[in-house]
Amino acid sequence: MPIDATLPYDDDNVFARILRGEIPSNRVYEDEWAVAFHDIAPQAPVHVLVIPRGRYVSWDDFSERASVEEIAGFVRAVGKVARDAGHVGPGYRLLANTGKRAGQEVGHLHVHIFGGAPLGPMLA
Ligand code: DGP
Repeated sequence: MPIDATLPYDDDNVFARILRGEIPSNRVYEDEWAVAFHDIAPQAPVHVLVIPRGRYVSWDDFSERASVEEIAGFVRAVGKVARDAGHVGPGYRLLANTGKRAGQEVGHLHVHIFGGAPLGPMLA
């Protein structure tokens, strides 16, 4: 069920639990700002999610409230994962579903990285 990203952050969302180590995940990268792990239901040969360590519901929330340092750290982490950790290949696609109308299902900002094959037209 897509979430309403205008609602306050819920500390029990699944990615908060993954960050705390309460739910297992297949991590490919982590640093001070971000954690990356394989999506449980991959939609491409490589499908990795990158999440910030901070408590942000969505891209909207993050881009408005996060410090410049957090934003820079997170963006660098996404780039690093796409280049190095996920074996994504020379081309990849980034996606951040934001809010109910975009089908966001987990209320902790996550950027999808798709790769590992030619991707063709945009995913629906
Ligand atoms: P979105 O629709 O953008 O909110 O995408 C949520 C993604 O999160 C979806 O592709 C499936 C993935 N996902 C949901 N629960 C889990 C989980 O427990 N572990 C992992 N690794 N991925 C999950």
